[in-house]
Amino acid sequence: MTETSTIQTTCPYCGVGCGMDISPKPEKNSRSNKLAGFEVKVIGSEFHPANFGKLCVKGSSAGETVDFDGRMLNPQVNGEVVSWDSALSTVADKFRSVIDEHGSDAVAFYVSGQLLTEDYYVANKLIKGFLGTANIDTNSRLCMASAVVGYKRAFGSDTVPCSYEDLEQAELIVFVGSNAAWAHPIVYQRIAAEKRRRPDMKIVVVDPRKTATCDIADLHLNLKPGTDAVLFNGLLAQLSKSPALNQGYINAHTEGFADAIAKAVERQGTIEKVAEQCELSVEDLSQFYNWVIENDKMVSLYSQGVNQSSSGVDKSNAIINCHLATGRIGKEGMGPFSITGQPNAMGGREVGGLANQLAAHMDFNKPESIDKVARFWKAENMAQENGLKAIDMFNAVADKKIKAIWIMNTNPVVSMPDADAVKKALQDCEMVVVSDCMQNTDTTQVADVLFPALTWGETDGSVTNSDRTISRQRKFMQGPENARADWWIMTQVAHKLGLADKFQYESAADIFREHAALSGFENDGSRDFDISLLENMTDGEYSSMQPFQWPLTADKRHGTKRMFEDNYFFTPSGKAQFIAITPKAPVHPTTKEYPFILNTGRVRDQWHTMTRTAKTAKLMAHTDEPYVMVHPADATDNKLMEGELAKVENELGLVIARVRIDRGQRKGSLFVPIHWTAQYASHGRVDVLVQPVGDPLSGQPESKHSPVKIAPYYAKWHGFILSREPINTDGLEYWVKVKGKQFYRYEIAGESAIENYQAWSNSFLDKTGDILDYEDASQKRYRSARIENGKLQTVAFIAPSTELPPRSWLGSLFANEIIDSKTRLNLLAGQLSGAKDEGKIICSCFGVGINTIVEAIKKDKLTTVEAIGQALKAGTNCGSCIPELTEILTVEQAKELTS
Ligand SMILES: Nc1nc2c(c(=O)[nH]1)N[C@H]1C(S)=C(S)[C@@H](COP(=O)(O)OP(=O)(O)OC[C@H]3O[C@@H](n4cnc5c(=O)[nH]c(N)nc54)[C@H](O)[C@@H]3O)O[C@H]1N2
Ligand SMILES: Nc1nc2c(c(=O)[nH]1)N[C@H]1C(S)=C(S)[C@@H](COP(=O)(O)OP(=O)(O)OC[C@H]3O[C@@H](n4cnc5c(=O)[nH]c(N)nc54)[C@H](O)[C@@H]3O)O[C@H]1N2
Ligand code: SF4
Ligand SMILES: [Mo]
Repeated sequence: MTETSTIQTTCPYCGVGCGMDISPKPEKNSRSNKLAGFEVKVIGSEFHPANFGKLCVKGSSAGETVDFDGRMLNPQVNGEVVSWDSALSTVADKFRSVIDEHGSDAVAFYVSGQLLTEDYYVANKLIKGFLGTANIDTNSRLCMASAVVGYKRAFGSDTVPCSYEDLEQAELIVFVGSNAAWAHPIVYQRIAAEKRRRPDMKIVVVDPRKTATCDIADLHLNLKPGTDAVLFNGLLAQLSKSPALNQGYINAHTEGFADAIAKAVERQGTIEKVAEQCELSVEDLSQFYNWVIENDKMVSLYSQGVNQSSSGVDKSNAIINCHLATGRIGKEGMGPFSITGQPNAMGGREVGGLANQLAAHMDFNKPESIDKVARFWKAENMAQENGLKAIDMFNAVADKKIKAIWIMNTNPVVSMPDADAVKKALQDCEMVVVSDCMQNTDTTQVADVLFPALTWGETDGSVTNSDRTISRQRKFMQGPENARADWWIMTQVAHKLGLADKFQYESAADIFREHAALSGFENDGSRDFDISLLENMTDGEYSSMQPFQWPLTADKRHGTKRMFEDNYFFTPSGKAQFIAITPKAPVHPTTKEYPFILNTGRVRDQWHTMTRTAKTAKLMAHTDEPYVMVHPADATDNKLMEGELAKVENELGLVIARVRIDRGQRKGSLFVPIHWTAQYASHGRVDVLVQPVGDPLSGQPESKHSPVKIAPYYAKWHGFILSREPINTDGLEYWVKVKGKQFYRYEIAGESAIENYQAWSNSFLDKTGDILDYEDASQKRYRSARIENGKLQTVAFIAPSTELPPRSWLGSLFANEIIDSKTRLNLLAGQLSGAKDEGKIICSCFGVGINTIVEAIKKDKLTTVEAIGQALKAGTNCGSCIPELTEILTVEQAKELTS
C-alpha cells in the first residue's frame, strides 16, 4: 500500500459484509518500531452492494484495532517460543501418532465462520480427505446450524433465497429473534431508511425482549421465550383459511402441505389458543396475522432467537412453511431470510466445513458424493461419515476419545455452552493447538501449541455475506513478521505429514480456483452452489474480483440475485417440502430453585469475545461492564438495585454483573451479554451458565434459554482503579477491565471487608514516585494517586457504596504531560468543582453522553433525533445510536408531560 492508494476490502465483523475502502493515515505511520503496527482510515465502499458507502461504528473503528498491541508474535510449544519448523513438526508428529495409535476419529479441528473461504477449504480438505475423519466442526454450529438444516429440509439445499434488496422492496418485514439494529446495523439502517420513505411499510419484531430494533416496529410481539413454532404454526393455520393461501403454488411446487396444516390446526388452530401459549394478547396476534394475510411482499428475517434452540430447525421450518403456503418465495420483496452472523459463516457452508457436510454443498448421505469428492481431491484417506458436532466434540475431548484438537479463529472457552466444562476438557487434553492472532485469550491459555495467525488486513481471501455475495478481503498492511496466514499454516502441517503434492498452494488465489472447480465438478445443475466459471481465473482477475452473488453460471454470468425464481427446488421431486411441526418446549424448564430464564446476546459496539473491539476506548464507551437486564418487578422481588451488582447462578456456574432495570425485559427472564471473558472480567463469561443441550437435528445449542437464579451481590466495598499500565488482578474478588484512552480502568468490588487499606493498596498498586493518599477507616473510604515524572500513573478510589466520583475527569488526566498543582489539589476529590459528567456514552462516534443529550433536549426544547444531531452531532455519522436517541427523547417527553 502506498501513501496515497486505496484498497478495497470487506469488514471483518458481521455477516452484512460491508465493503470498505482503506487508505493509510500517513501521519500515524511514521513510527520506526516494527511492532507498533499501523493506523488506517476506513470508509464504506460506495459501490458495494451490501452497504453503498455506509458503515456502522464497529466497521468504521476497524482501523483503530490493527495495531500490534497484544498480538501473538511467535509459534510456541508448552510456553516456549520455538521456530516454525519445530512447531509444525510437533503438531504433525502428534496428529500422526494419535491417528496411528487410536484411529482418525481421535483427532479434530474446531474452526470458525471467521476463517476466509480459502482457509476453510484447506481445513476441510485436509481433515476429511487426508486425515480420514469428518471431525471438523465450527463456531457456526453455535450460530446458524439450525437455519442450514431448515433450508435443507425445505429446499433440498442450503440456499438463502433472498437478497438485501428484497428488504427494501418488502411491504412487511418480520424480524424473528433478530436484534438487527445492533447485530446487523447496516441492513437495519437500509430497512429504517425505506420505512422513512414508505411509512406504510409494516415492521413486526418477534422477540421476548424490547430491543433497539423495536424502534422502527409497528408491532412488537414479546412472546414467551421458546414459543416461535407455536406462533408460526398458528400463522399457517390462519393463512389456510385466508385469501392469502396460494393453492396453485402449493399444488404445483410443494409437497407435504396436508400434514403440515393438520399439525398446525390440531393445537394452534385458533388465535386464542396461540395467544395463550405464546402469552400474547389476542389483539396483537390478530394484528400480526392480518398484516401477513394482507401483505404479499413479506420477508421473515430470522436469527439467533430462532436458531439457538433445542428445536431451532423446527422453528425455521415453521417460518418457511408460511412462505410456501403463500408462494412468497423466489419473487421480489419476499422470502424466508436467515441472516448470518459472522463475516464468512456462509463461506464455511459453501466449502462444507461442518461435521455433517462433505464439501461444496454435498453431504455424506450419498456414496456417489463421497466418491466424487475423493476423486476430485485425489484423497487417500477419505472420511466416510459425519463427524462430531461441537457439543459432542468437546464431550469426546472430555472423555479422552479425542486426543488432539486444533482450534482456529474461535474462542470456545468463552463461547461454548457449559464453558467451564469445555475449559477443563481442553486443560486435560493431550494436545491442544490454537491458531489465533492474539496472545492472551481464554483459549490460548489452555493450549499446548500456539500458531500466530495473520488477521484482517494482513492476508488475502474471500468471504460470503448473508445474501450470498462473495467479496474479497484484501491485504493492505504487513502483519507481524513471524505470523502466517491460516491456510499457509495448515498446508505446512500437511507437508510435514507427507501430503505436499496435495497441498501445493502458493496463494489464496490457487485455493480459490480449486474451490471454484469443485463447485462445478460433475454438478450439471444438481447442486445450487456453483461458481465454476471462475475455476480458471488469473491471479490478476482474483486480485480485482468484484462482489457477486452465487451461483455464477453460464446463464447467470453476473451472479444470481434471487433463488427459486423458476420454482425448481433441489429435492428429489424438484418440489419444496412442507414440514409438519409439533412445537416443543425448551429442554430445561425453570424450577423453584432456578426460576429465571437466562437469555443471552449481543451489545451494539462489541464483537464476540472482544479480542479486537475491546482494544479501542471508543467501542468500550457504550457498554463497559457485563450487565444483567431485569424487569422492574423482578428487581423489586429480588432486592436488586439499578447499578448494583448481582449474582446470576445455576448448578453449572456463576456470573457477577451490574444490574440494569428495564421495562422492556420480560418478567421472569434475564438478559446477559455474551462478550466478556476472563481477560476482561472476573465473572463475566456467561456461557458458564448455559446448558449444553442442542437441537437433535442441527446440534445447535440452546444458548438463549437456561434456568438460573439471581440475588444481590452484597459488596462490602466498591471502587475503581485507573492505571496507565495493566494491573495484576489476582486476589480481587470482582473486577472488570476497561480500556480507556492512555489508561485502563478497573471497576472493582469485594464481599470481604478490606482490613488494612495500605496492605490492600500495596498488593495491587506500585509504590514508586509520589503517592498522595487519604484514608478514613471509620467511613470505609480510601483514595490514592501516584505520580511519577510529573505524569499520573494510577488512581484508586474505595467507598462503602457505589457512590464514587465520575471516572471521566480523572481519566482525562492521563493525557496530561504534567499534573499541575491545581489538579493535584483536586485529585483525591476525584473531580473539579463544577465540572460536568458526560454520563453513559450513547453516540460512540462523537463521544456524546446521555447527560449532555438530556440537557440539550431540555434546554433547547429538542423534539427530534435530527434536532439532536444538529445540536450535538450525535447520531449523524454511523447512525447506530438512533434507536437509543429515540428512546431518550421518548422518556424526556414523557417526563415533560407528567411534570
Ligand atoms: N454488535 C455485534 N453484532 C454482531 C455480533 C456481535 O458479536 N456484536 N455477532 C454477529 C453474529 S456471529 C451473529 S450470529 C449475529 C446474531 O444476531 P442476533 O441474532 O440478532 O443477535 P442476538 O443478540 O444473539 O439475539 C437476537 C435476539 O434473540 C432474542 N431471543 C431470545 N430468545 C428468543 C425466543 O425464544 N424467540 C425469539 N423470537 N427471540 C428470542 C434475544 O432477546 C435477542 O434480542 O450478530 C452478528 N452481529
Ligand atoms: N450464550 C451464548 N453463547 C454464544 C452465542 C450466544 O448468542 N449466546 N453466540 C454464538 C455465536 S452465534 C457465535 S458466532 C460464537 C462466537 O464466538 P467465538 O468464535 O468463540 O468468538 P470470537 O471472539 O469471534 O473468536 C475469534 C477468535 O479468533 C481470533 N482471530 C481473529 N482473527 C483471526 C485470524 O485471522 N486467524 C485466526 N486464526 N484467529 C483469528 C480472535 O482473536 C478470537 O480469539 O459465540 C457463540 N456463543
Ligand atoms: S454492519 Fe457494521 S459490523 Fe456489519 S459488516 Fe457492516 S460495518 Fe461491519
Ligand atoms: Mo454467530
